[in-house]
Amino acid sequence: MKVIQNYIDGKLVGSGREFADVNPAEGNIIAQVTEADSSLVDAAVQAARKSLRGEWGHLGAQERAARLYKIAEVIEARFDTFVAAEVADTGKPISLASRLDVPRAAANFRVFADMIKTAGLESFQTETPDGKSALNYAVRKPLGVVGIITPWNLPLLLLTWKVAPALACGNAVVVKPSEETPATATLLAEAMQQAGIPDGVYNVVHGFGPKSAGEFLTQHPDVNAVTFTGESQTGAAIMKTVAASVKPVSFELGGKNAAIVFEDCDFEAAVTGISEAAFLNTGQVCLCAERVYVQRSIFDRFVEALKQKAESVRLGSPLDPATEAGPLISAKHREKVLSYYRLARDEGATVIAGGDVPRFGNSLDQGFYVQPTIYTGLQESARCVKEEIFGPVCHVAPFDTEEEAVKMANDTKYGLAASIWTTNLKRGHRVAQQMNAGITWVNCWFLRDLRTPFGGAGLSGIGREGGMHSLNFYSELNNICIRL
Ligand code: NAD
Ligand code: 6OD
Repeated sequence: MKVIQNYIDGKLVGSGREFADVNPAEGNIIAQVTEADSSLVDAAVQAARKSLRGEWGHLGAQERAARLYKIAEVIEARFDTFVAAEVADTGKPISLASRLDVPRAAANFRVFADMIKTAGLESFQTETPDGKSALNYAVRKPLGVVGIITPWNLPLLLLTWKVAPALACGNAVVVKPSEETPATATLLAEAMQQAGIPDGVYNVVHGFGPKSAGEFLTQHPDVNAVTFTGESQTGAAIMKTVAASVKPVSFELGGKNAAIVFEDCDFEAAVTGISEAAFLNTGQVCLCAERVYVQRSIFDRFVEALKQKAESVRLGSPLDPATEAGPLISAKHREKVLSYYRLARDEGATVIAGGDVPRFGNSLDQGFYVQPTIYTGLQESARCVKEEIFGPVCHVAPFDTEEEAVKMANDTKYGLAASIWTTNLKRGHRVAQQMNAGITWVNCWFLRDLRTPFGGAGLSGIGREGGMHSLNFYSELNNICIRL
């Protein structure tokens, strides 16, 4: 059986405790993972700290950028290995991992390498009371050791989204990937070695959250900052832990995202777009639209067209290039999603599509599949309309006026993403600017430019990453004031 190990100070490190890595498509164990106890987490943090005093701590931005480009090249050279590892861990279709997850991992390194090479800082000529002046300018320094904790839905994409800017800024990192998807974080360690990243700069500790590697990392006194992507409740728990040592945090958390479809939309494009927004990655993208508001004049036609889309999503083996949707991540997560499918019925929903578990008549029946599901008819106050489900499911509700649609879309404690579907340019701008969401797409969804601010309001997060926002989070900016 394959063993996935921790990676500390340039070496693979085992431990006395292991847990199983399960393939969600067939429910079988594909590897054992070594769980880091508090002493291994401490060793990883100390290795990271030590690396900052060595070669890495003395490299300039140009040289760090050169190594980041090299990491991107190694990921591309080992593309199939990364895809296979991600597919085995997550059960996502090979087509999706090949077009989204692995290319984005390489792009994350390239974008932040580009940015750190050209990033400028502000300076001010300051008038002083004696009629003379002073010059203020800022310098960028690394924060030190950054703790990075990531979820299972886009494991490599979301890990590298944080590792790349942290390294670009000269930090050393200790990453704790999700216990559900440990493989690509350890694989990335090999890429780091091949790219000439010194030992100790990138460390991986495996394990769970509370009383395990996740908590040991966030409470470690020598970790200078924590960046986390995951559930809002977990963010709250981490915030309590880090409060004691007053560390900077960046949190990218859950969502209950709305899509608004106006009667003047490009109908086919909107149906295709909403189908993607609801069902991509089996609905396990924080940006997915679980609430769809459709103008009443096109409501019935839209629901019928979306039903056709949901019923034509090709579920199957992740390894089949024709498969469009794989399983959910785990038996536990499937039970959560199915509990919402039951709740929706109890809350009075009309089931338009899906609502159940598919049957394959082969080994995939041991996997954690659910059908893409559409509901209508729920009250806006229903739990299924309020709570993040994180599965391939959306509720579609009608609206009459733009004001009503905006009000319904914003009636949430989350504030991550929204999408608006209209051919009226003025309306697109007007409505987008009223959305309480970190990102609003007009006539598209999950179209990313990595230089833009990314993050959420309310329960969806704290801070922004992306472009200069990432560079500023992962840096300590020191201002220098010189009397002239
Ligand atoms: P999760 O919060 O359960 O786990 C995320 C990570 O946190 C895992 O590595 C886990 O081991 C660790 N963890 C759990 N408890 C911890 C603790 N007390 N201390 C330290 N670490 C702890 O999230 P998940 O189920 O893996 O991912 C799904 C969630 O992530 C959804 O809510 C989704 O919306 C959210 N998400 C948000 C974004 C975003 O960019 N906003 C992106 C992807 C996923
Ligand atoms: O595209 C990104 O940069 C990003 N952080 C996506 C998050 C997706 C959530 O599942």
